[in-house]
Amino acid sequence: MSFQQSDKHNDLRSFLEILEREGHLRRVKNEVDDKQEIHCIMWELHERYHADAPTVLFERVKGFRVPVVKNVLGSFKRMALACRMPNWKKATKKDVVKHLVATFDARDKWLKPRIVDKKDAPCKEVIKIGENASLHELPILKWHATDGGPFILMGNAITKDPEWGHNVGTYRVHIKGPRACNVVANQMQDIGIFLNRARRRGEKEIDIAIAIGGDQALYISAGVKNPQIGRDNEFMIAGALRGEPLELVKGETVDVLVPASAEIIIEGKLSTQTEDLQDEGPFAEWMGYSGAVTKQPSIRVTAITHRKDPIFQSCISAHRYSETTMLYSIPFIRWYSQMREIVPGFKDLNMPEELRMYYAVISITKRYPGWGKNAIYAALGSGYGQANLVGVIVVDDDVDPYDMEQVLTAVSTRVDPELDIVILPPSTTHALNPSARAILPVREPGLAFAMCSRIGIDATRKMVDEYGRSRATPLYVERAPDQETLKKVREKWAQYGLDVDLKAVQIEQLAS
Ligand SMILES: Cc1cc2nc3c(=O)[nH]c(=O)nc-3n(C[C@H](O)[C@H](O)[C@H](O)COP(=O)(O)O)c2cc1C
Ligand SMILES: [Mn+2]
Repeated sequence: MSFQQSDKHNDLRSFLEILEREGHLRRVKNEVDDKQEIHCIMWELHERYHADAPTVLFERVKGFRVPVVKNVLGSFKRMALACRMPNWKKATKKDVVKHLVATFDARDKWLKPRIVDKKDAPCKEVIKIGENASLHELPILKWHATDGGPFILMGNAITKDPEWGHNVGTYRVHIKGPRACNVVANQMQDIGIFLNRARRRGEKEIDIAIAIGGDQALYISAGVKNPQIGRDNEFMIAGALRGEPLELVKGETVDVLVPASAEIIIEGKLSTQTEDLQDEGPFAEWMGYSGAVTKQPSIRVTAITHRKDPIFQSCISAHRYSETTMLYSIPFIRWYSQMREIVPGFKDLNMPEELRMYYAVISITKRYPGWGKNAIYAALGSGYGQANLVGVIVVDDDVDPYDMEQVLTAVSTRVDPELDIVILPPSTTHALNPSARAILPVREPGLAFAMCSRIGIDATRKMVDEYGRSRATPLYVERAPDQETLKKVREKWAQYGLDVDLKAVQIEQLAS
């Protein structure tokens, strides 16, 4: 199956057109207030429709001329559309992860971006330089009641390193004034590494551009850890997902290339100086807690360019089905590839949204005793796992790591805790981890760590003698019906007259 012509998109508005046609988009035409109304509407949609909440275009936001769109990518189907997957209407998280793993593997298909003229770049329809530019003209709001101020959330921050080329990352931006903001530039992230390299070269600031809207594939590649820092990789992977090069155009006041099809571009200078660090946060984080305030580098805005009638793309956070939580359950692709290489018998890996990305579930085809523990050590000792996880659950290949019910059944029926649980002493994790016992003192700007111990749960079926057992885990019979008979029963199903109309049953219950 190839990607349908009618599903082609190359910017936010063509993406929204497809969503509207396919019933994924709702418009709110009434004026909504600029405080908490948008958040509460989105919250209620997630409560009612969970991961199937629609994209919502708020056409009129009090005090602003620019409409706001939320939850564009907060569904695995819409992420699949952003990735141009032909089966996007039925795609699951597992399909999206597989597609991204394959895209990362096929480096020969990554495409160099193409530079276009300013006249062919819709993001340059309106250009406001210096004092003419104001962040206050954009509907950048305080999205959650507990936030420390207004934030840009769906902004792709583009920076450049003289040796390593462009990097694009989705990092949130805290608004401080009409031309003042700061960005989360942790030293573990590529932007933080670029910033520190510039500081060491003696540079006082680096050029930055924040792109809002535009080709949705760039949000996917900018939100996922790429195999290498910088090197235009996020642009190239977005090109690979698109199947054609991403179009870029020169900045007006900054020496970075920006996506031509974006709705809005904010250009500025990111300070490398310690005295320019400012409070960032708190913010309602993806895991459902309000995060700490940290010191982050500030940006002096030098220009804003946008379309004539821009749409402001944003998201909400903290709800278990919110867009940030859904998007954040994908970015482990690079780690997935690392685990695939080093875990014996590796079958699959998921970061379940329910566990808010502090636990991974790995399935293995276990052929030798002890492989469950090997997987635990590998997961907690490398890459994303050692940096972020609190725990890992290892299951056999008859358990789908994307199905938490199956995972929990394995945990409750295949674990003798004394033998099958590994506790590792505390090591550093990221500062936002709510379980962490201590936050380490910040010695350098952008560096914030916490201490937390780790748990590994070996929920694989155990062999006789494994860890001194005198018997193996008994045979699991849930999926044991005789396959031949089951097939026949399915064919004859209508004849049994066993289908129940659940709606009718409920109505009867109500009546009685
Ligand atoms: C909506 C959204 C918001 C995000 N906000 C942040 C953030 O504020 N700070 C951060 O370090 N990472 C944030 N991330 C995760 C980064 O985008 C992700 O780690 C990405 O790999 C960073 O790019 P880099 O690898 O080039 O540094 C966010 C991701 C999404 C999808
Ligand atoms: Mn990067």
